[in-house]
Amino acid sequence: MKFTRINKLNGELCIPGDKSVSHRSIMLGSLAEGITEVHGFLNSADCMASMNCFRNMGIDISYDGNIVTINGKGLHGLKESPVTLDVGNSGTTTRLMSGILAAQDFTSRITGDASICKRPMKRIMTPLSLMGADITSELENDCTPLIIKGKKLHGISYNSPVASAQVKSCILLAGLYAAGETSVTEPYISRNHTELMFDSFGVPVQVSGNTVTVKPADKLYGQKIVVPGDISSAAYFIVAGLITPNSSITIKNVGINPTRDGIIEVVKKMGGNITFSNISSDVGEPTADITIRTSSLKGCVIEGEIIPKLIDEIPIIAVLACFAEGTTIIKDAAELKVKESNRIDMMVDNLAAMGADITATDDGMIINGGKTLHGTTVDCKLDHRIAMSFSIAGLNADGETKIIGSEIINTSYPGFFDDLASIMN
Ligand code: SPQ
Repeated sequence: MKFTRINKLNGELCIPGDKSVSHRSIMLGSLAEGITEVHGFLNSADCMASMNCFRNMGIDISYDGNIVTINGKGLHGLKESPVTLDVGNSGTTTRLMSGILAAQDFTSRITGDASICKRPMKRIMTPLSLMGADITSELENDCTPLIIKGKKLHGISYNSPVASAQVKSCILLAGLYAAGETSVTEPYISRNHTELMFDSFGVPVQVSGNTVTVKPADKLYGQKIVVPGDISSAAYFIVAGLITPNSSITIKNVGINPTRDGIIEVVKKMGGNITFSNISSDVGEPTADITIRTSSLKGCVIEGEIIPKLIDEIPIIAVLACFAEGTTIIKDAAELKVKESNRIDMMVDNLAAMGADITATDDGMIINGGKTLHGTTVDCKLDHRIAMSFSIAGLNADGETKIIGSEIINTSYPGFFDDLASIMN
């Protein structure tokens, strides 16, 4: 894909469903008894990987392109997959599903693409092993392929060294099957979609400060789930609207769960013109329509407990910071190094190649905004967020920006380029 400078973005768009919520709907729907209907499911490669894994374990799941219908078989209804479970590019599928598989009465093998095979799995192997699980890395490098031999588990109280919803959710899912109570304490609160969805499926969850506790479940009840639009996908348009001259964009039905809304706080802190309408929490998670207009921005410091609330938005926030006056400092975000790519290096190296004044640090980056960007070639290395971030940068840079491997956007937002084109006229 190639991008050149534009001088206006205008219009309205509806962002596809939230990726995190979509994955969880497949998993809990499969473990529930009876029918779960999912409205607004994200039809992306990552979420389809979750769907196909559970189909391979004997769950009847139909999808008409609009509604996903899951015929749940209960907590003990999964069957051994006749094939290796292929998670593609999806860390969420790998880590959450491992928590479930650890407690089954069969053996599973999980693998995925070149990016997933480099991502650290020790973070789930350690707590699952403490619960009695038998989980090994086939190549003994703490990455996928993983071999999980189902075992009887027992509850633990786990102090997670990282604020990670995937680690937390993996342990809580295993906790559904474990003898006794299971609790996870995080350094900062990460996204809470698993806890919210447990609650709607009838599993009591206790939250106290940064600690979440579950007891073994008897039964999950099939549900109707309404998936909100994904704020992580909306983030590209939020930033595009702020930095592109003469722009006004309304993004409809965006999920604004307080454990995910860090980008909104940052945009406000930077002086961005962002307004909300149609705020709703009628069904499922809270949503709003968000309107963004071209703004004069100033740099800010982003650190501490806000980081898990915007971890996936940091690549596009780095682009935003290049268009702000003054310095933006991003700290406490070392987790970026173990995403689909090393997102600190990818953002710093490629934005520097575009002429930005940006420096990598051990746990983030420092950006002195206000330099004019010029086009370059970016190899996005199987990272959808890098592809989308540099598309927006390219629309606000001199010359041509070429993105190699841009089809990786299919993992989270297959319609991204079409949606972008729809507001360029
Ligand atoms: O699923 P995957 O590949 O890990 O996707 C990413 C993303 O950018 O879309 C991370 F690279 O999102 C994670 C997110 O970073 C999705 C997620 C979840 O659904 O629980 C939690 C976050 O990861 P973590 O490691 O902080 O728990």
